[in-house]
Amino acid sequence: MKTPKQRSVDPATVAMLEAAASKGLAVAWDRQEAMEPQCGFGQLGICCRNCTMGPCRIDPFGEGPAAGICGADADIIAARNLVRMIAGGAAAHSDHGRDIAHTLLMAAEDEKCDYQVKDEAKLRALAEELGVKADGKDLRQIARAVAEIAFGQFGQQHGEVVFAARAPADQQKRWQRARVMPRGVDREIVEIMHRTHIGVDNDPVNIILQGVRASLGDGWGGSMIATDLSDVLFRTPEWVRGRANLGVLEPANVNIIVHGHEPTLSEMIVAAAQDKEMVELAKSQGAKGITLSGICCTANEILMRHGIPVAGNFLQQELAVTTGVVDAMIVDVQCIFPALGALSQKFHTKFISTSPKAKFPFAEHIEFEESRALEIAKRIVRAAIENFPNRKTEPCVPGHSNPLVAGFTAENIYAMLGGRYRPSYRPLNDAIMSGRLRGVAGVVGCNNPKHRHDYGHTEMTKELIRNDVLVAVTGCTAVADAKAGLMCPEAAMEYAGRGLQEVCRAVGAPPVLHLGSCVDNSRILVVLSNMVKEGGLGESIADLPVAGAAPEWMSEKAVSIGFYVVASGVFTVLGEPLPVQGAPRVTRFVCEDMEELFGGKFAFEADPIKAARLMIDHIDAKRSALHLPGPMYEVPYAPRTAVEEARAAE
Ligand code: SF4
Ligand code: MSK
Repeated sequence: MKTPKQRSVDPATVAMLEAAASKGLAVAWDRQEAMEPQCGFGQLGICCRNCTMGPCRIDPFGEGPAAGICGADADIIAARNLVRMIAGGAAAHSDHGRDIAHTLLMAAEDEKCDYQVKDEAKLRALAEELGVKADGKDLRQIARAVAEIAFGQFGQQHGEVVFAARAPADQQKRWQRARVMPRGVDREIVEIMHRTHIGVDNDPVNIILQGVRASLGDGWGGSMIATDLSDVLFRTPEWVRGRANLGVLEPANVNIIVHGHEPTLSEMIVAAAQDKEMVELAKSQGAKGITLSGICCTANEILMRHGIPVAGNFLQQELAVTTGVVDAMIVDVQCIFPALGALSQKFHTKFISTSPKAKFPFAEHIEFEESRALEIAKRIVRAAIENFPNRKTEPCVPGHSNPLVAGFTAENIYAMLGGRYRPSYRPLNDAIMSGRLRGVAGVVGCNNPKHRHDYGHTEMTKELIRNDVLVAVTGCTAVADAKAGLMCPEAAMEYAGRGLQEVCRAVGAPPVLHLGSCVDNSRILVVLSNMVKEGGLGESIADLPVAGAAPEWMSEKAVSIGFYVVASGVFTVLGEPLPVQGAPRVTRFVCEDMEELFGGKFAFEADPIKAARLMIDHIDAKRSALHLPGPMYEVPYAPRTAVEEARAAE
């Protein structure tokens, strides 16, 4: 059994793992270890249960069956399994986008709706982009027209998803040539399920290309709609200060955690928790006040727009309950452990589910309806407050949290680098062209108990910024880096190379930019498109000196993200391999052949330092192809320090 320090590099997590063990509580790491050895067929992607002639499995050593009962070989089986993962991930993101479009439509139709347009400028810009004529229309009519176009994207049967036009023309041509331009968001997901039914598509490459198409419908469709319409409804983020880690929980206060993804719920919980009547009620129950915090991407949504503290990332959800001070854990959809129900019962925590799409064992279900949003949010907050006197264990809150600056978007990067008087991407492109910045990397994704918690995210990020690569982060990577102190401006002085330091010092920015939640990876696509548009760095995203990574990913959403990022032209390193390694043709396609079609490809590397160096080498190769000078202040890859070696060996 691994020690807490082998399980995580985050001190709060280590402390809480020790506390959980002393209480005899099993958490995700324990369940993962109990699952060992995990199924090799599953890991290699070569088991199939798509029909009841099976389940079938292929012998990777060539001694047993080489095909399933229907004759599907390892490549067909692995390709089908892989694209079904994409379907799951794209569906999750896109259903989130659909819900936001629905909320915007409600806001447009009802002036008494608790949701209203908060970012008129973004709405007007979107309307113009979508060809909505504003003349003579009031704001509500414009919002309605935009919401209807967004809604239409999900069920569209022909044509192209509208935001694909944001991509550089060269990238769009690549999609058209490969016949993967997404027609409608839902259509591509349905087609995956059709093609992977027994006896339909049995060409592994053709199968994967449909996965690419659905993933592009996610990144440039469903997720992009989620991001843009959330900005319209709840305001486009601006730079904001915050704190991250379990130490934000305040034992003397009512502690409410929101966990999941969709900002429709969490925005209303923010409003309800700040309501004077609720604060007074909390005091009447003996608390000093109310502390609201978040876990997973809900945390990122309310951090980006309100500076609400972050309690933790994916693997910390059970540890938050284990502190004994969480009066309510309120959840909606995605990345929520069913284990939370039974665990909450061991404490006093109310585990409250809110979405008709996501019910959990031992949860109290208070269904959230957008038409009565604030009323229901107040009911939920009241339930949390009234639970405060029921605490039954001594508080056990680790004293760790770090300050951070978040709130970066494709829009405010114009002003960040160019200043108010010269808002443009020119300074960013110039910094890259001169070699002061070597390039840009996107590091994103989850935690996975197979990997040492937060180690992959933080070590990779440090290696990249040390080599003057500006890092953009979302999702649980963002939380990991924030907890490690990498997201405050001072971090540039401590961790960044000289070129990145100069850029950060000039604008007061951290070396690691928080761009939001998982759906906000769409912001990274827009940033990359804007860099191409600005000029001087090639004709397509594939030409840019950029790279991507997901060091600790685990979810189907991460597979969809990985595919749309690679198909958008970005070399991407995964810390956990895609489950295709029992299928040589599929492995070759995703790790080699995709590059010729799209300009991007995958690599698998579990060691975050080696992975970062693969990314830096790729960035340097792109610099040479653009005839750019080498890095202004090259840092030779240093051998690992004794401390780094010891950490890697643990
Ligand atoms: Fe086996 Fe083919 Fe059925 Fe899959 S689809 S379970 S490989 S018979
Ligand atoms: S929450 S998808 S664990 S990043 Fe978006 Fe974190 Fe991965 Fe969920």
